[in-house]
Parts: sequence; C-alpha cells; structure tokens
Amino acid sequence: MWTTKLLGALFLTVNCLSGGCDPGSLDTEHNTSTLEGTDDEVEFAVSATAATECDLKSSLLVNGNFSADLASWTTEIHEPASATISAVLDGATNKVVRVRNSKVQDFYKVQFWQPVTSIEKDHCYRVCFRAKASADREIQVQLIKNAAPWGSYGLWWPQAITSKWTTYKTEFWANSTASDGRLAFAFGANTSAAYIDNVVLIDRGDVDDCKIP
Ligand SMILES: [Ca+2]
Repeated sequence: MWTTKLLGALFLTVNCLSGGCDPGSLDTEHNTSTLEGTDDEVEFAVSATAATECDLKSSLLVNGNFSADLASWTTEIHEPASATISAVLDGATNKVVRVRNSKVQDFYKVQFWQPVTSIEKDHCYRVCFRAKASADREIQVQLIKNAAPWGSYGLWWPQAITSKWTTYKTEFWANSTASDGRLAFAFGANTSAAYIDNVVLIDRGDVDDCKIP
C-alpha cells in the first residue's frame, strides 16, 4: 500500500509540473474497476493516487464527479439556444458532462456552473478538473460574482484542452470575501464538443505556497 502511494505521488509530481497532468495519474474513476461507480471507489482511488492534490472529498463543490448527473449544477444556454449540456456515460459507469455547441458566440453564452458560498479574501484556492474535446479547443473557467456585474473573484482561466482526457489544475488568490460566488465552465466560443469530469475547488487557506501560474 505505501509503495503504491509513494509511486503514485512521484508519478503525479513528474507529470503535473507543466500544469497538465497525465490522465492516468489522476484518473479517480478508471483505476479501480472493481469498485467503479460507487462512493467507495472515489475514496479508494484518491487515497491511492492524488490524496493531497485534487481530492473530491476536500472540495467545496457538490457532485463534482457528476455521479448524480447535473444535480447541484446549473446549465445556462442563451437565446437562441445553440447547445446541449448533458450528463453522459464515459465508459461503462462513469458519468461526465458533455457540452455540444453549434455556434461560435460569446464564451459565456454556453456554460454550466455551481454556486460557491464561502469565499475568503486572500485565501489560496485550487481548482482541478478532467477534460477532453472532440478536437483541440479552449474553454474558460471562472470564479465570479453570481449576479451582475459578474465581477471576478480571482479566477479567469482559459485552458486549452485536447482529445485526450487530461487533468488540469491551477491555484489563485481570492480577491474578495463573498457568499455569492459562481464557479463556471464556459464553452460558447468554440464548437468542438467538450467533456468535463471531477471538478474540485479546494480552499487552501492563507498559505505561503499558493501556486499561481
Ligand atoms: Ca464522473
């Protein structure tokens, strides 16, 4: 067990230095076929691989692995409707979000999001997610005020994604204390289908080593 943990940690470190992690090292839903699709599976997989990096159990978000489809998430497609946002199966049992968008438009006009109700100014936050797309494209990830004027609470993260499942990770300082945040993934600026899984938001607190890109 300890050997597995140490090798997993080393593998993770090596593969995440550039900001993009090897999907195998952080894939919490495919390394554990015997327990796949259960709560136990996520717990076991995280302890064996990425315990301190992108732990779903430490996340401020609910249903970040979409095991309950889109529960706790809000989808937003502006008129005229040009997109679908759905929970779909990836493999036999793993649920992910699929976004299909037929029109290049403002990025925010196709998005899904979850409220974030406890943001502390000058705390370091870590965001992780897995993603792939039907072709190379960019998506936008934001932590913003969940009402007009939609100001940033510290995260504006355009991320290029590819056709290979990859885990992405970044950290940022919250610029406000707020209870009305929104963590949003936006897709309107590109028409390649995108898939998202394992969304994690961790409050690291007032630390000295916030890994700002
Ligand atoms: Ca999932």
